[in-house]
Amino acid sequence: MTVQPSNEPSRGDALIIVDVQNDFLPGGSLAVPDGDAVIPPLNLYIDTFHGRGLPIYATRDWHPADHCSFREQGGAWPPHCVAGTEGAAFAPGLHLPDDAVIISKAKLPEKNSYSGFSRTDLAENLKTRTITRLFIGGLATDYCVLNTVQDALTEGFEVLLIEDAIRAVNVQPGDGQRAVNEMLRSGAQLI
Ligand code: VGL
Ligand code: ZN
Repeated sequence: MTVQPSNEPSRGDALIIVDVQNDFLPGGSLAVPDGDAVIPPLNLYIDTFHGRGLPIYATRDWHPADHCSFREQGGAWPPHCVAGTEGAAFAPGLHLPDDAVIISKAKLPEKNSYSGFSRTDLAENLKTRTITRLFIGGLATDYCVLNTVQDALTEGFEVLLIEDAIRAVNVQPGDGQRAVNEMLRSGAQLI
């Protein structure tokens, strides 16, 4: 009998792809340095999960044009991921299957939500499908990945953070590393 490596995707696992959208990629309005590097490893995970009939979720930042996180509204960011625009579309190189569950977030003008669990039905959807463990990758390590992972842990999910499938904005140098440390302290595992 062979022992399965514990990070082998199997029943009860889901893949969560965070905000791999054009505006967060090189050339986008809020480009994450080297952001497109997450796409090849995520595609490998997509193939594995899809091939095994395991669920795949993709979150997306889906802002109104006057979102409070935009500089014109006094927020920290240039306008990005405005719902329905090309910038908000998933990266064309990301091979999302047709049955991936899409979770749109941060849709209210006055609410800034970085987490895929914030004001969405993600937790309920996962629990209905008896998912207990999440493989998480995407953009950006220090914002939406961090907040999604923290909420996932608070909701009681096990979290495996896919190290080569995350990239940070790094507004301050080291933000990405600090975010990873924080996620590990909270109970996430790196794979
Ligand atoms: C994000 C900044 C602003 C993210 C979203 O997806 O990490 N970062 N909005
Ligand atoms: Zn945003």
